Amino acid sequence: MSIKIDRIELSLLELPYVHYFETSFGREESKTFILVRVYADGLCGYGEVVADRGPFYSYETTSTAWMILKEYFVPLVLDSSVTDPLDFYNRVQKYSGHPMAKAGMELALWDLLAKQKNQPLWQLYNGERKEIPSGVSVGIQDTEAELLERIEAFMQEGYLRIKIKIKPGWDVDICRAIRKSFPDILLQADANGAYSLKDKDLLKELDEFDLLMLEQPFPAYDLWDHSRLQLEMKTAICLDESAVSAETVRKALEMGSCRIINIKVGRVSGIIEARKIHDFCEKKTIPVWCGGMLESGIGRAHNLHLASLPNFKFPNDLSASKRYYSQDLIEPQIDITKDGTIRVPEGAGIGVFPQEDRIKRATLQHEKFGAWH
Ligand code: OSB
Ligand code: MG
Repeated sequence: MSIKIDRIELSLLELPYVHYFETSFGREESKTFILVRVYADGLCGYGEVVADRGPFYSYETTSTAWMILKEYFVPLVLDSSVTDPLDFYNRVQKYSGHPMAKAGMELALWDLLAKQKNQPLWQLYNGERKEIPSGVSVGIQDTEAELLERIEAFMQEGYLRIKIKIKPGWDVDICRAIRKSFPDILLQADANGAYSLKDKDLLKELDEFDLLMLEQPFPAYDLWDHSRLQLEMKTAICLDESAVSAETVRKALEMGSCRIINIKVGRVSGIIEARKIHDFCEKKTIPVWCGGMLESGIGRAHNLHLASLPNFKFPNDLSASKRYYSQDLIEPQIDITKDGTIRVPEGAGIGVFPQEDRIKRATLQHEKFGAWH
């Protein structure tokens, strides 16, 4: 199947969160991200670049991603008639880094390809699950009481597991307080790299709380120290920021740096690399689950299709639209079922409908490339 893409549009969007989101690297009141639209045959493919305003979760930002897309990936797709996502993946290997920019373009190409084939993305990916177990990621709050209240409310809404964000000073005591109120819930903690091996004894205290996993205690580059910690901890370590490619995941598993992998399409440069990680982990009987970057419904729909693959074995950071935004960019809004799952959309491509009027209202900046008349 060949696609001739004649037009591309990049838009920088800002959407306010319904509630601030705070991690070990800071608090945000809104999400800024780049929407990539690729056009061919009267169809439009949508991709989301998950890079944030500032270089905290990763070095990429909305500005670096915009620049890299405009200078390199947009011309690549328009001028050298890149035909499909695999072709794009192969051709962008020569560019170092900038995985979120790569992923945003690759996702748009996948959506377009699936729309041309009139199939939902999960079918192109050989997905199997029709419903995706839904968890919720709860940021650091001003007080412990507020955190407990939020957890209570999310459990009422039916989420299957709670993930909390931890940082030095907001960790062991917080987990103890949660366990006192909620002894049996599925609970995990995410440090976003806020600790070092010097904190080993403190981190080992987390073992008493029966956490499903401890996500990314150390910085991204530090596979080795994760392996030292995992040797001494009962709790499974899950890598997020460190797990940047299938090759890196292989090394992490050989070293014993973790027992679980979080897959985020933006962090790993796209769906093709994400599926390589998924397949490799499946072979090694290492479970994976789908992380999130507080995406709009467009990015979250993409994630739902990916999470339909069989080795996604834990509840995912894929929550209802209203957990993030008062009005999502898509229709229908994403919601959770009474079983705490989200149904994978059945329509062609991402299978949800981006609302152009809402996109326009949220747009801070946009630029068109190719044959617009
Ligand atoms: O580490 O998983 C993370 C959001 C922004 C940056 C990093 C992370 C997160 C989340 C959000 O935990 C999960 C979601 O999208 O629901
Ligand atoms: Mg994480």
